[in-house]
Amino acid sequence: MPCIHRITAMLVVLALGAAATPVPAIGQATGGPKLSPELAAVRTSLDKYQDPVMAVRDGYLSSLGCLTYTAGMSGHGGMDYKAGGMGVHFINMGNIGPVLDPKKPQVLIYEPVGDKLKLVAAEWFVPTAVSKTAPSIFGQTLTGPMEGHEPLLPASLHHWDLHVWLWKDNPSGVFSPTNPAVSCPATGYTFTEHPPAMAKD
Ligand SMILES: [Cu+2]
Repeated sequence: MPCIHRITAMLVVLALGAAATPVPAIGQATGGPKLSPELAAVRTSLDKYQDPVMAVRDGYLSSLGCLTYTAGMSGHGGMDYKAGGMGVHFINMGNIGPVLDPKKPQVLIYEPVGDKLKLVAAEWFVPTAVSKTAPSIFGQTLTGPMEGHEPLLPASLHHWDLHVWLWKDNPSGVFSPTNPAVSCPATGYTFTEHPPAMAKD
C-alpha cells in the first residue's frame, strides 16, 4: 500500500522546490530592470510607447540623432556623466510645464537595434524658463541647470532633466543620465558628445 505520508512528504518537497524558483516580480518585463513598485507602475503606463509610431501619434517627435557620451567631465564645469549612450530622444513639447506627471514624461528614449528603435528610457525635462528652481519627481531632484545638447538642442536651452531607465537595465543606476549598455550606430546620425556644461542661471 503506498504510504500517504510519503506521498504528502514528496508533495511538500515539490511545493518547496517550486517556491524556491525565482518568479519575475510584478511589473518586471522579461530581461528588463528590477524596479520599485512606483517605477514599475510608470513603466506599465508607458509600455504602449514601445512602438515608436504610437509615440509619434501622441506628440513625441524624434530629434533624429543618437547621443553617446565618451567620458565624464567632472571638475570641468560640465555635468558629471559616466561614459555611455543616451540614445535617440523623442520630445513632446505639449508635455512641458511646471508640474511633472509620472505618466507624461517630456522625452522618450529609444536605442537603435538593427532597423528598429527599442524603447529604453523616459526623461523628465524642464527648461529653466519654466522653473527657476530644480523640480523633483520619484524622490529625485532633476539635474542641472545645464545647457542644451548641441547640435540637436541649442546650448541656450537651459534646462533640468532626469533620465529613468525603465526598459533597459543600466549598470550605472536607474537614474544615471547615460547607460554604458546603450550604443549608437557606427554611421548615420550618431553624435558623440561631451557632458553638457552647467548653465549659469
Ligand atoms: Cu537625454
